[in-house]
Amino acid sequence: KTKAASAQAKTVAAPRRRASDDPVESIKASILDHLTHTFARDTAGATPRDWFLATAMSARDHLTSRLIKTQSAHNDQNVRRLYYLSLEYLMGRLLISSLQNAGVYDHTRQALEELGVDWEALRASEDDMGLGNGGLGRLAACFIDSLATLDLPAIGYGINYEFGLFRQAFENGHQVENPDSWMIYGTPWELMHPEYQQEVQIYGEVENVFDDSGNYRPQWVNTHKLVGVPNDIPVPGYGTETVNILRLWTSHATEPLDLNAFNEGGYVEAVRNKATSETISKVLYPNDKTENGKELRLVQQYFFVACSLKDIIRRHMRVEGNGWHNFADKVAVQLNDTHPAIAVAELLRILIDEESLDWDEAWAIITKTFAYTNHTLLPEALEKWGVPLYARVLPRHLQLIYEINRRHLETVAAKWPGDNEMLSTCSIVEEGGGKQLRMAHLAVVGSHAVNGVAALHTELLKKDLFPYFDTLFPGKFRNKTNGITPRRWLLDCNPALSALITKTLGRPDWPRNLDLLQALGKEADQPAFQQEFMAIKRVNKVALAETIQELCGIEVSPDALFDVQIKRLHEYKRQHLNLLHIVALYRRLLQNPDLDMVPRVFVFAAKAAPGYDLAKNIIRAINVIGARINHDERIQGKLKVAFLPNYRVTLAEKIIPAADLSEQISTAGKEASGTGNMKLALNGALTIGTLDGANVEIGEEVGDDNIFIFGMTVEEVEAVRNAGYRPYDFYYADEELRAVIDWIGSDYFTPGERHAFAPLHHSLLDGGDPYMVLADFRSYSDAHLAVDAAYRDSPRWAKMAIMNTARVGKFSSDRTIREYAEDIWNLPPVPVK
Ligand code: AZC
Repeated sequence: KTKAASAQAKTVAAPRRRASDDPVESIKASILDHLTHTFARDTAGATPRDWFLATAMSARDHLTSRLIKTQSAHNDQNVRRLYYLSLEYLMGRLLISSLQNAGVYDHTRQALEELGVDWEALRASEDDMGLGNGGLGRLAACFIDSLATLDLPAIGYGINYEFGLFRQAFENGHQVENPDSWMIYGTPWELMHPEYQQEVQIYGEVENVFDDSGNYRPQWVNTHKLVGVPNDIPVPGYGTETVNILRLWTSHATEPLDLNAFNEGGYVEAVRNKATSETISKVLYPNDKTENGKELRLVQQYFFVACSLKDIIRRHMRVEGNGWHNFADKVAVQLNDTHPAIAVAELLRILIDEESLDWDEAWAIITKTFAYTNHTLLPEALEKWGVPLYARVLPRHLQLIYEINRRHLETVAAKWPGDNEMLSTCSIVEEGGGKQLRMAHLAVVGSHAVNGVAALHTELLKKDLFPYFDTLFPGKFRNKTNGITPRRWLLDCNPALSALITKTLGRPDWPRNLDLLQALGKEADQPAFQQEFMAIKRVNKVALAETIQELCGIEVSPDALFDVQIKRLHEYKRQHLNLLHIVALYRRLLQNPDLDMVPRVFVFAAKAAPGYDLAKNIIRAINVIGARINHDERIQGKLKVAFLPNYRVTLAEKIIPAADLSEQISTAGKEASGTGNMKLALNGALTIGTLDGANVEIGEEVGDDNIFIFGMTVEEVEAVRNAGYRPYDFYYADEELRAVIDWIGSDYFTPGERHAFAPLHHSLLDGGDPYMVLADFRSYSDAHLAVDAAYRDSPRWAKMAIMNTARVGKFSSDRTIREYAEDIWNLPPVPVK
């Protein structure tokens, strides 16, 4: 008989909570109290989800008092604050990180155990908060964790999407998408604050009217009104009292029901306006690099920016009265990519149209307030908006952007007199083929600092993307290499390794000071430590093997090398290069079944944008070819391919601690930074990668001996492209490569279904192989031979793995945020007592 069953016999309704000196007892009481009084359940009938909710509420109780304390400390001292504007926050589950950061994780685990509650079932019933696509959204989530941990006064602003990134399933190898109704039954973490709702306007037109003082001025009229209601998520720091907030806006109509329309036209008419308004925060757009031209996307951007700016101004004026003179002293706004770049024009509109500041005054405030982060060089990701669309949705902003541009081009003309080409290159408005607004140019012009996300990326940003802007605004461009929070990405997701680290270092504070891991380097040669380290890796691999069995029905051996590529599916990330190598290995094994190779399990997880056909074709190819390989007894289980469905934060937390090898194989110059590379290295996976993004800096930290670098450099890619890249040259020169490509192009893997992988096949050859997969294939294959040799030498591999964990302290997002705070935001910490 379980403890829960016996508890249930006694406990029908918990008494109201009593204070207890014993922390475990008081948490137990708190959980039971919420179970009974918040959710009206008794212990007998409670489902795992009820237990999750009660535990989450109990965790929240620890956070809310700290949240109130933090906010009043910030308000009382009227501190300078950072406002992070991001259309995406890829948070994942919040239970463990909330408990850890509240400092009650162990006690809560014990309390639940004593209550006889199944912890795994409990935590599995929390849906991921998947309000982001990939790296950009996950970075925002790591950043708000670090901001709170470093006691920095900060508020994150975004949209409370009712549907996050789609849920992915596979049917016959094809990706199918289902809606992610993560909050359909509510979420315990959000606190709704109707008292801080904001009304904003959109659409309409601009009229010129005489104002009270007889001046002729433009006025934005006949607008459509919207209401944004904030939902706050507490963001606790680790090992500190600070609890910041993430404020996510939900869109509402000003009038929920139009009774006149109801009387005349019926129900549908009566709620039409409500439905349209609520559509704005309905769903996250599922592309991670493109979202151009869609009206609803523009409306989303403006809606959350306008609500957030009003909220920021409200907070400032509450203390300062009419305090524009020191607004920029108290307010720093970071634009996460160009998605919130309309903020530049919106603040200008407020200052000029509503507050009657003159242009120069207004512009000075703006450029002191904003800073902008660029996350990619891919041209298709650079946001552009058609002028006609803008004229319809944001007519007044369009006028203001034109005026910003006119003044900006004066500066350009002064710098390069008579150079018309320079004017059109630098312009915010792109002419020809339908006028478009270049949001990146607006963001650069309107900000005092612009940063890239890894050293190489920032160099390319200055050189290729904004060459003239770097000359025009010397010193504006700087680098802030990305980081990851070591709380979620080591402490929470890899408890066994964390315990070993704490024991070895003799101190538990490394999650706040990741450079302490350096000291593990001293143990890297010690056989006993190597064994402990690798034993933990093996346990994590056994757990992942079970997940693979469960999700894919594939049996894999934990003794094989786990070779992992987990990230969005995109051509530039080159999952197809990985696939070509797998097929080459398969072919080698068929030619020589006794081939002496380390058995490998290739683990993939990736979502493709629903409209990205080639990416979906690559998913299908990996699934279908993988299935064939998995079932081929001739190769004696030496190769397995597992494509885990529905990649998300929670799945990453399972895969990363179990990885031996981390695939970071983008075409050089294309991956701005990468952050999965950091998470995997921190958990003792070795990187096989190109000299791209943050791989370069990871290599510098771990040393050449502890990483497998292959492929062309940025300069070589450029040289080959300039010389006229011809994939067929590589195809004909390399017999194995040719055979592999032909094989994929045949119907061998899809009997009866010809041309199944024609899109992939075409892109590699006649399509011109835009990401130079063929050019890097041989070097990649050779690097894998080096991996194989290293893995056979277990002590050597163990040492390399330990060195990775020991030497990647630089990639803590605490370091990144400290750099932003000092160099861009000028933001001092505010400890909360
Ligand atoms: C990503 C980059 O592709 C990735 O390299 C980087 O690590 C991450 O941002 C965080 O900086 N970019 C995006 O997800 N999206 C866009 C629009 O760039």
